[in-house]
Amino acid sequence: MTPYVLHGLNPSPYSVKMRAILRYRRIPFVWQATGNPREAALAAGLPPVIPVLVFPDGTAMNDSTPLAHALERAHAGRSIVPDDAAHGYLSDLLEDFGDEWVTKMMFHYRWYYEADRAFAQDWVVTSRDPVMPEAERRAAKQAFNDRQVGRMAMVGCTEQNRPVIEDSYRFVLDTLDRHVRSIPFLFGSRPSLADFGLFGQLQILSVDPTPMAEMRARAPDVYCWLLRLDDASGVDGEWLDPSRPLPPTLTALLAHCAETYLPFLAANTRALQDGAAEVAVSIGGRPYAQAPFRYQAKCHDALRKKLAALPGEVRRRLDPVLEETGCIHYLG
Ligand SMILES: N[C@@H](CCC(=O)N[C@@H](CS)C(=O)NCC(=O)O)C(=O)O
Repeated sequence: MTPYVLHGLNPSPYSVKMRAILRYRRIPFVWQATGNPREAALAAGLPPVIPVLVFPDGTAMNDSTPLAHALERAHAGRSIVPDDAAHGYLSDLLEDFGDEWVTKMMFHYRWYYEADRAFAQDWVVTSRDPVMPEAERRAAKQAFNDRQVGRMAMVGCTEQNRPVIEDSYRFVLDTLDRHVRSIPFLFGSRPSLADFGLFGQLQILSVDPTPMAEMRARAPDVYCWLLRLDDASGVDGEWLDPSRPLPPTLTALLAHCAETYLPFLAANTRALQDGAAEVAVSIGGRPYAQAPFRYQAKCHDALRKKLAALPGEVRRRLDPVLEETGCIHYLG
């Protein structure tokens, strides 16, 4: 059988997220991680973002969330969508929190502190081409640094937002650390889409020097969870029992989502509807501001539509959780 080909890079959070999903699901693939993987997207007429997954029939796709769902349709067994639809929705919500909010932490730490910026330049440039003439390598590092630092404000990584982003990183570390000390993954002893969404960003944060030091000191079990999840092809577990209350660490993560990511998401949607130049919102009593982001309005819309489409029996079990954690205000 022709294997899948995953075009990505080791320093790319969404690339390592997809790689971990393919490994856990035991779907044979080739990890194509040198050169410029963006060319695979352009060649297929896709938006120039990585990773790109080429299916055995030659079809190429990018965007990790629809990709994960396409793999669910294509392959039975070892699903990463919890069997219970209420847990499935919460897994989608936490995956989105990882992809769209924790990514701000990833981008902030990578490009804010000197040591991280220096390391990221080497890591990205050598991932593309490990052996380069010195002058070319220096120029490539500088060009990549300037491009990414130039994008920081666009994704909300500003001095004003720094306390919100760094505090949120610490909260996620502390809460997830407590969680994985009693339950191996977010929704049981097998990983869900939520685990992989958080994994993508936190795996990068576990390598870049400043957030790595913080993670190892503060949340060693999160660091070990990341190592386990990177290749979980040997894990055979069970979902949490949906008739039991959710673990308090999971409700704490959802409540944090309702205090940080979701108010931002709702304000972003409003700003785009109003044609405003800025999203301005108070998060944990602190001001947070950035330019509106169209892709995240799509994420918000998708979460709201998914919730609205759930049958009454599922809503009766799910709504109390969304109410208790405060998420419902932004999703109804
Ligand atoms: N929503 C996409 C995001 C993918 C993404 O943003 N990838 C980054 C690299 S990790 C990228 O290609 N950015 C465009 C660029 O750097 O030009 C996904 O889940 O795959």
